[in-house]
Amino acid sequence: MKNVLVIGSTGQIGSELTMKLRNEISGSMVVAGYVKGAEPKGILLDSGPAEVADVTDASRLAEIVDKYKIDTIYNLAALLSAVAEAKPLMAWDIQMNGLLNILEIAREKGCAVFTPSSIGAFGPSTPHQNTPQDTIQRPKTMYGITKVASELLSDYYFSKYGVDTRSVRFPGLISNVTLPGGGTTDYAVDIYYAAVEGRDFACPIQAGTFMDMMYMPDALKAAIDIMNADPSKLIHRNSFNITSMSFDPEIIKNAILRHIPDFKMHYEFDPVRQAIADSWPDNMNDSCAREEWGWKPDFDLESMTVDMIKALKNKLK
Ligand code: VAH
Repeated sequence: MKNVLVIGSTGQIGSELTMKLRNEISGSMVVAGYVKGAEPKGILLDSGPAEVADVTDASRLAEIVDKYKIDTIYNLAALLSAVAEAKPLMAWDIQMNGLLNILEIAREKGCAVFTPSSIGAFGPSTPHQNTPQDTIQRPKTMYGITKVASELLSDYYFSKYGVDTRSVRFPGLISNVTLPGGGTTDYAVDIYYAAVEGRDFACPIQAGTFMDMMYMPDALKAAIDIMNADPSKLIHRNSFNITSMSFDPEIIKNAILRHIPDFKMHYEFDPVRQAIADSWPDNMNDSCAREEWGWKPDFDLESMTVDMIKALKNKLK
């Protein structure tokens, strides 16, 4: 990877991935792609080039790829699960028409492409325990449908045209930098903010609802490591199960109580998010990612909780 375009560079993953790439790839060009209304600010704006990069504008994307001689595209443009249920046609346009634009450009110009998938690519008929790498994928959300279709389309461009497409199925991502934008797993971020700010947290997901989760530093490591992996070792490409931990609201609440003993939480059920969460795996099997490109998380629930509380106390003081 030398010259990289991060589409969606001001989102939950993109804002941190862009900075990590700029710090890690010496002498490179990491272009922060964004859409109007979500402009980069501060260090993200000051530390490298930024361009309006709307995935539905293919000619503009092609101009950017030519201008910066882009060899790798991180396609992070997406509406998250709950928002996509409210705006299904927009989600399809961004996630599918946008991806097709990117894959066509990658085919013509020889770029590698990373497009994240998600636990949302699974559905009610998927085995929920130790969810296999290759299994039934019949999601009932527009978000999940676009993720399965993205996996299939990305594999198609690899097998038919040799485009170097790679992907991971992210669990719920927990970050202390950029807030998530309307996902089903957002509660696992919001709970830390409430605990550090001393607020009684209203949890929208029921006790006993387990989902795979991951601390953002591990997600960024995975997004970079997979693109640097030896292609001859990859049996799979789009998309690898990866996970770090699986918990329900009671487990994360108790992890926080060990550090903030007066933290309080009650339940305020959100039927939309609960229905989505119920259709997703409890825990995935990520042995293929571990075997094919050395995936291994650094953070578990306890170490993530310590780091989140420390970072948020500093950020919110
Ligand atoms: C969501 N955080 O909840 C995203 C993610 C695995 C979940 O796709 O929609």
